[in-house]
Amino acid sequence: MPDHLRTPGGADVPYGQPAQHEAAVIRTEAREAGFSVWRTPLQHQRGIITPSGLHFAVHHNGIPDIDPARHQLFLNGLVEQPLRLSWDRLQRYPMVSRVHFLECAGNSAANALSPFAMDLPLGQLAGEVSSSEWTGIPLSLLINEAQPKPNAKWVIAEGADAGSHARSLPLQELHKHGILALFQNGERLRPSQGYPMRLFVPGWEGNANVKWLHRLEFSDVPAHTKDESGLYTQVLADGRIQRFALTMEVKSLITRPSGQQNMPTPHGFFEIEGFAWSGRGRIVRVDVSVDGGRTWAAAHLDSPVLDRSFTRFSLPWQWQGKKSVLMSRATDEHGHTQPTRGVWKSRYAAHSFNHYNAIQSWSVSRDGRVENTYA
Ligand SMILES: Nc1nc2c(c(=O)[nH]1)N[C@H]1C(S)=C(S)[C@@H](COP(=O)(O)O)O[C@H]1N2
Ligand SMILES: [Mo]
Repeated sequence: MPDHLRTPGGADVPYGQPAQHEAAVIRTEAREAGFSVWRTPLQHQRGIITPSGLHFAVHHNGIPDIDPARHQLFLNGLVEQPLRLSWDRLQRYPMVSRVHFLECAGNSAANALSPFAMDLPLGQLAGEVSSSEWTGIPLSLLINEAQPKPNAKWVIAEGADAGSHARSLPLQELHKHGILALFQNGERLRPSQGYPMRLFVPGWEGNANVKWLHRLEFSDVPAHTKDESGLYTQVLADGRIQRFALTMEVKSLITRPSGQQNMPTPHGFFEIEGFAWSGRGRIVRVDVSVDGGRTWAAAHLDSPVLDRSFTRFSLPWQWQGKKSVLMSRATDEHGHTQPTRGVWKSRYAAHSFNHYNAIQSWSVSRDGRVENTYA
């Protein structure tokens, strides 16, 4: 009999923490272009909700220390009724809860840019995507109350961090889908996710989901802020620039087995698992290949299959120790499906990396090591 069956256990703590044996399940930080990017260890995530402490994060100017009692949200510019909203006042509005993914436009940039497949764990390769239950106020309520003037077509959403992160967003779409998110997975937003409030628009690239939101300025024209030029536009193959392409495309990742993992011994049954999502709607199909794309089988989709959310897929596999290349290809309800890396590369300029949604391939060597590969 182990000791813990004989003697009473230890004390609990006021705010629960993961088991001490799970200390390796952590986000990894990288400094990209001078700001910090924290990636979700997707290879360890086994359900559709990312634990809040493991949510990926991109901070261009650090995390501001905001006192929620003093924070205010302004709606101004081309409106009949400018609004100034405190936390207390916001609590009086009806709220909705929605489970949605959030993905950085630059997720999987290494695979988009590197001429050879970098040997990295999944989280470090493509962990700028996470999924949460977001609770907050439908933006339509606040927009209606502010009464935009007829010539208001854009909303410039501004954060209260040091760089005043700001994005110009089309008013009509914001009115239809936007949420002022105040809660994440049942508790107040984490500081890393924009405490005390953020803009959340399901399916839109991470950058548009302005954290520490403090102002929505209504305008007839976009502001062309620093955050929507340069880093967050896509350069097409012919050199033209795709601006305000906000929706994240259909994508999937096999999480088990994935980069730098080893297949269990002895050979035999293994359940391939992963996540699929689309910024346009529900996932209807995920095809999985174990032979580098020569043949495909339809994976099982685990419920719930939600709109613009992680959907879990799985496929049973008998691995007999042969060299294999695993791939997953998701299709959404609008018939959008994932391109091969070659097709994706042909659409964009060589240095373009945003909105990368090509099929991810993992090679499995005879000795069972799993590695990122371009197939
Ligand atoms: N105010 C503010 N909002 C911001 C950012 C920021 O640096 N400041 N980063 C953006 C980027 S690039 C992304 S990908 C998402 C990431 O959201 P998360 O950190 O909650 O995952 O927030 C966006 N909103
Ligand atoms: Mo981002």
